[in-house]
Amino acid sequence: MNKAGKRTREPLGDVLVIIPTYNEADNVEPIVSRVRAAVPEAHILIADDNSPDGTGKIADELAAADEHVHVLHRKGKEGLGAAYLAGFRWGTDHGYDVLVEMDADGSHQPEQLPRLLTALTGADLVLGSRWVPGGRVENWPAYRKLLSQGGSTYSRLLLGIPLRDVTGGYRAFRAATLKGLDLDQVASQGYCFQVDLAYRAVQAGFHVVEVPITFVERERGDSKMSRDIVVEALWRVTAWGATSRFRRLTGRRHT
Ligand SMILES: Nc1nc2c(ncn2[C@@H]2O[C@H](COP(=O)(O)OP(=O)(O)OP(=O)(O)O)[C@@H](O)[C@H]2O)c(=O)[nH]1
Ligand SMILES: [Mg+2]
Repeated sequence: MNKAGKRTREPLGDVLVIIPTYNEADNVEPIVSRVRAAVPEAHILIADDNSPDGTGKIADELAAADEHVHVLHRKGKEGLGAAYLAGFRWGTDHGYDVLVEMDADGSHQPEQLPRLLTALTGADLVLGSRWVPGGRVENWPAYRKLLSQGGSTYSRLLLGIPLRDVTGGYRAFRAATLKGLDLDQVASQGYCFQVDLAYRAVQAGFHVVEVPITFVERERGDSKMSRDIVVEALWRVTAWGATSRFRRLTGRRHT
């Protein structure tokens, strides 16, 4: 039993890989076939925000041809966090035991998913990590490395969480872990969504493990990274850090 009273090392059960998409028409078929080849027993949910480039229609065709593939059509672009929350809800409502986060653009290599799932047999949450020994990034300019490592270091120090890669989005959750994170209260988007979930998991006492991954920069399609996403992460993490320090000083417990 861990601190949250949740039992770890239970068999994994049914796996759902959630892939959020916005204008990923060139990437959706390749990523789905790579996941199918890498972990044939897993199911896939494409959570598409009504992409103008027709990604949702391609996803429908993939789903029609393969009963392991499902599509969640959302009405419009609401950000990565909202798409994942809807995907988690769909997955837990349909009885999946493990929910995986994976980008559509190939940055998160499906061939490394077995590594995450193996680690999850002894954990509540597994983070694919670029910044632990053995982890790395291919084809990133120096400023992106600096931004990512700097963001993780800042979050680690300010929030006091012992994790090296808190903004990464290649993760495997047990359904029981997600149910313990009070997801209705999550408002963050972008990178901050990932920090938020990791912080909640550590605070709730879940056993969080990092495994090294090789992150590959996207080759096709446009990035949705923006300055707003970075700014959101910076202000929210700073506010959480300040709140937690204030609570510690005044002797109040975390809520
Ligand atoms: N459904 C949905 N998916 C999104 C949204 N924004 C981003 N995504 C998807 O989330 C994943 C990550 O977005 P990226 O654009 O690759 O962000 P990034 O990895 O920080 O940026 P790059 O390094 O430039 O690729 C991709 O699969 C996107 O299609 C959104 O608003 N809605
Ligand atoms: Mg990307």
